[in-house]
Amino acid sequence: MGRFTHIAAAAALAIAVSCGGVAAAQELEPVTAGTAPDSAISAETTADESAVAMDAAEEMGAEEVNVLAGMGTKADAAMGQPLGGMDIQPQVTSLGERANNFNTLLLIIMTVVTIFVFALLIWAIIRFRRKANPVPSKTTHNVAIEILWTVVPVLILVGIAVPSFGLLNDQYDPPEADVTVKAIGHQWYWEYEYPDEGGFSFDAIMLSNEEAAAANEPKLLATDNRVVVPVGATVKVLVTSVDVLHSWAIPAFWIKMDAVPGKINETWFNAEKTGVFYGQCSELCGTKHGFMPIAVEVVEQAQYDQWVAARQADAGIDPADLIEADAPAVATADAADVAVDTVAANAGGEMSDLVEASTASPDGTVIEQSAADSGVATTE
Ligand SMILES: [Cu+2]
Repeated sequence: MGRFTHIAAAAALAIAVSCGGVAAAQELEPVTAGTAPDSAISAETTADESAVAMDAAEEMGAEEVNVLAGMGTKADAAMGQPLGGMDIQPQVTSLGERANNFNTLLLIIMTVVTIFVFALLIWAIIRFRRKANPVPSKTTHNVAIEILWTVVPVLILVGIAVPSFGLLNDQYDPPEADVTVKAIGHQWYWEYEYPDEGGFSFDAIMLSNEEAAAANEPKLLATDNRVVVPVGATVKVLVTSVDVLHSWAIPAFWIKMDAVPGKINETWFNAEKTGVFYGQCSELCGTKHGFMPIAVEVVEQAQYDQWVAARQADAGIDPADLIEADAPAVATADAADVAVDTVAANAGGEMSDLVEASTASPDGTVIEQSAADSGVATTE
């Protein structure tokens, strides 16, 4: 009896340690901002933008909606932002839902194992104290228990690994994208580009506390321009940076992707609900790391189309030109050159000069890839 319990206690400890390590790796934590924001950085909207936005708002007949900034969806305190408790935010993507459930399952497994180990430990301490055992056991081996303490942890880990790998696989194997958004990290704000919609781009600067309060939006999370995407669409997010490491994270979508200078990382989401969903830069990137939030507005397709039209008009992009540019390239050297030029023109901005090299394969497929890391390529 004595040797069994010694060995069982050791086995339980081994299980607890291995399960704890795996579970800890699955956590997804939002970043919290530290100090008060600098209101000076919020006054970036240009006079031009405001003028066009007012025109658009008048056309819509809506009350002061700045179409360029977003479609005026109201922030919902119960969704898409921190709830103030210890719970993970409600998930609005099916992958997020799965990941959240998996997280809960791991917590249950960890709790059971931990309680089991502590109970064994306390029992062993009392049962095998020196006073009660003047002649100690000299046990060194027990084949049955050694097999057991090997097989049981393996079974637990396999049981965790199977759903874990399935989830990872689905996260990294996106369906074909309906919308592509490029998120570019700057110290300390995000810039966005819509390469498939003519390549218009804009900066998203955090609202000051006063502006956020006036707009009835959460402080430290609201931005002057929102990333607008259609509901139920697969949105591909290309994430990169022009200066230091940043990270583009939206807790409600269960996504977090590092923004690495000279490299384009890819993530995706398919939001099943309309609303405004907030996130923050999640890689310590400098003094205003806590003040470069992300606001994603998920709207109906018709509203998205309207927003894109306003953005294109503002950027002087004629949608008719885009249809021509989107026509499949013919397999000639000339056509490939045209495709390269189109991509280069669409990419715009200093980013293309810094990190992007575009090439076209002989069949006319345009391949965008970062010059610094030829291992990661995005094929369109
Ligand atoms: Cu950052």
